[in-house]
Amino acid sequence: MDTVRGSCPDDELSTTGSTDRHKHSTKRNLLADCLTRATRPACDARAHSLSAFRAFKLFASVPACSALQNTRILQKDRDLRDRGCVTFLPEKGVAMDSNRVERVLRALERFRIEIPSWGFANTGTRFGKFLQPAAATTVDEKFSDAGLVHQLTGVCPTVALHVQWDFPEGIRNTDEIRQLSDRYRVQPGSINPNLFQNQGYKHGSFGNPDKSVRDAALEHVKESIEIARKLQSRDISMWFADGSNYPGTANIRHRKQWFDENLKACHAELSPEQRLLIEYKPFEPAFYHTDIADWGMALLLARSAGPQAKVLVDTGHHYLSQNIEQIVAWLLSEEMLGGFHFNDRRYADDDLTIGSIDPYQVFRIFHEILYFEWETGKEADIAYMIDQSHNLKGKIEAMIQTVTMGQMIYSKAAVVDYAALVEAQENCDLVRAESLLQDAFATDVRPTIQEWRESKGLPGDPMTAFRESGYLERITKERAARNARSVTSYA
Ligand code: RM4
Ligand code: MN
Ligand code: MN
Repeated sequence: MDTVRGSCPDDELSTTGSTDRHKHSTKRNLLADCLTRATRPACDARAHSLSAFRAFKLFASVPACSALQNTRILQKDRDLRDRGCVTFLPEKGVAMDSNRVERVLRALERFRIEIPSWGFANTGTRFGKFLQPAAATTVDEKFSDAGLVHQLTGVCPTVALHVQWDFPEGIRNTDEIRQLSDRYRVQPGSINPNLFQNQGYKHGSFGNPDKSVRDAALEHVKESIEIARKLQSRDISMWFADGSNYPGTANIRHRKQWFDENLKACHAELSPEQRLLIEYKPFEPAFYHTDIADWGMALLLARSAGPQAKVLVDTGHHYLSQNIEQIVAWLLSEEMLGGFHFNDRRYADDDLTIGSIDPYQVFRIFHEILYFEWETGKEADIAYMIDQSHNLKGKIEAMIQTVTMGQMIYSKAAVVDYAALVEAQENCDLVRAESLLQDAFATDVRPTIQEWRESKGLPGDPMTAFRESGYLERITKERAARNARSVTSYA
């Protein structure tokens, strides 16, 4: 029952509300306190909008309904609601009730998301870079920025590392990385081998027709696995730029075979707790064919490589209008979904802030995961990672915005009423089923998130805390000169 609890006068009239309240008063604990406080802003907002509505009625020249008309309208509303047809009735609203607050709090306890070291560095488009005076140019600075984002949000305990960019001397850099991790209190996360930047990879890495290049690429991955082992990083995350630009120029079947062989060899190097995540991408930098173009190809290669290989879904790596949540649902049911690279896009692999273009897309993905967990009782073992780099927004602000947006959308997905959804789906009650998702998506979870943060000693609003911290001013001074010397040119 979606009765808004708290200090609303209407609540005093609700028998269900007082029964629930009684239940809570018998179980007085920190959580209950938190729940009560968390619902208050929603109530206040509602009380406020009710009085505004009454004031409007006094001044509006709209003819008032007769009492009888009013009763009929209200009865009709109730009938519709009882049949489950409408979820947006004013008295129901999309405010939080104790059940929703509990679900959000549980979701917040679980939700963690990894941030990428490269998200703090100067990156750009293929036309050039706009340098930021505060961008990180050393691994130390990347860790410092990542540590700050974790300190402010509390949900980014790990940072994804790119071997070529963050380990210029390969495995010899692991001690330094461990020290930085201790110093900035953020752990090394997924290890990303780099198989696309060296000149040797002009015609591919694992798919290169030259065996010596394929072998060199394999050696790099083996070293990356060793780095991961030393740093106790679980996931080795593989993205390949391999492909071709013109029809007829590559033997697609041979390349598939070479990929298969090398991925098996990588898998053989893993420790039992490690995983190999295989990312797919249908375009860019290759424009005719990409060797691992979609989730089906990644799935086949992962299956063939071994049981510790899983598929990684980068949300930007799909054709427009592709149903990503269906891919997620299929991979979940095959127990082959290993992780995500989250980002948003309008046209291609735009690496925009999560949810900036289509937050409902992200919601639908989280919903499929949480629905799977609820239905099966299994915990989906998925690494949530951000793969974004911002060339216009401030790096740290963009990361805070990303993380808090991801957290908010995940919390919204957690309030879907699954039992009602099962029933609606079984009865083919389409409007009801769809409304359950829309209703959850429209729920304002922000007051609960703020309460949760404060209960953890985190700032209620991480962005404001960052802006007031003075950190940006300090690093701008420290880093500006070095950034000004960076290369920006495209050609
Ligand atoms: C690719 C892909 C990879 C990322 C590189 C830098 O588009 O998303 O995950 O490591 O970019
Ligand atoms: Mn990616
Ligand atoms: Mn990408």
